[in-house]
Amino acid sequence: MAHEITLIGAPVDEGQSRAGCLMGPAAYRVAGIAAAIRELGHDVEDIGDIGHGPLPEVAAPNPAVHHLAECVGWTRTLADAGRAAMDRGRFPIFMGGDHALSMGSVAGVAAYAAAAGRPLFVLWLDAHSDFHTPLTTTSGNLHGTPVAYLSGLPGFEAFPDFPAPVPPERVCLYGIRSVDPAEHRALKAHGIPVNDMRVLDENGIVAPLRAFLDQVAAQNGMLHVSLDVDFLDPSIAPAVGTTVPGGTTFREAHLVMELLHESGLVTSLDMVELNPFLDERGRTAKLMVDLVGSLMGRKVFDRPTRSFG
Ligand code: 6HN
Ligand code: MN
Ligand code: MN
Ligand code: MN
Repeated sequence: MAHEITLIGAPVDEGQSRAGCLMGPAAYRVAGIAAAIRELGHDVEDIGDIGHGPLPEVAAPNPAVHHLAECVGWTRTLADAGRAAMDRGRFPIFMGGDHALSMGSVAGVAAYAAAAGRPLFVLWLDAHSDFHTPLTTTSGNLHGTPVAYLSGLPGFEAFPDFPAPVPPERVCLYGIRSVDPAEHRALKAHGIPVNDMRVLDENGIVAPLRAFLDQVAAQNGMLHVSLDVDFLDPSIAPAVGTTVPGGTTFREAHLVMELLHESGLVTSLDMVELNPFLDERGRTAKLMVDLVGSLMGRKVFDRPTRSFG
C-alpha cells in the first residue's frame, strides 16, 4: 500500500542535556530520507522544521526539571502539526530531535485517533522505558517522560491535557534495558507490559511483537511507532547521548521494521535521539534512514506474508 508521507522536522534539544539532537532533522535529510521513501513508491512531502512557538509561563514541579517551558511549547506545536498532517490523510514522520518530542507527536496522533473513533496503540522501541514524570525524574531530562504523559499519569499539569490517554494494554515497550527505580515502581503499579531484552532473548525478536500486532489488527487500531536510536546496539548506532550496551542487532532491527511493514498497521512514526555531533561519518543517520526504508517496504525478495489479527 502506498502511503502519503509528511516529514516533520522537530529539532528538539531541550529534553536532555547533551546538545546536538537539534541537528537530527538535517542529518536525516543529508542521509537522503525523502528519496529513500519515494523510491519505494510513496508520496513524500517535507514541511521543513517547526519551532516550539511562544514560551508559556510555567513552574517546574521539581527543581531538577529544566527547559519545561520549551518542552510544553514543543508539545503544543508538534501536536498541532501531527494532527494537521493526519487530518489531510497523511502519514507523519517526526524527525527528531530528542524523545521529548513524542509528548507532542503522540498527543497529535491521539487527538486524531479519538476524532476518528479508533483505538491508538503505541510501540516504544527504546533501551529506556521513558516512564518518569516531571515529579519523579532525577536527571530533570524530560525526554525520559513521554510514556507517562501518554498514559495520563499525574505530574504533567504544565502540559496540555493528553487527549484520550492510552491504556496500558495498548502500549508495548520493546528492547528495554534501562529502567530507573521510580519508573520500575510506576510501571508495575500502572501495569504496562515491559518487553525487556531478557524477554526478547528468550522468545526471539518476532513473537512478542507479532502478539502485539495481532491485538492492533483485531481492534482495527492505529499504531504509532516511536523509534529511539538507543533501541539499537551502540556498536552499530553510536550517535546517541544515552547508549546502553546489549541492544538490538542490525538484522533484529530490520526484522522488526519488515514485520511492521508487513502488518500494514503503522500510521505514524517518530525517529528520535539521533545526535549527529556524536556520529561516525553519518553511519547512525544512514542506519536510521535504512530502517525507515524497511518499514516502508524495502525487501530483498518478494514472498507471500502471514496475515495479522
Ligand atoms: N530516552 N531514565 C533516564 C532519565 O534520565 O530519566 C534516561 C532517559 C532516557 C530517555 O530514552 O529518550
Ligand atoms: Mn535551550
Ligand atoms: Mn527514549
Ligand atoms: Mn532511550
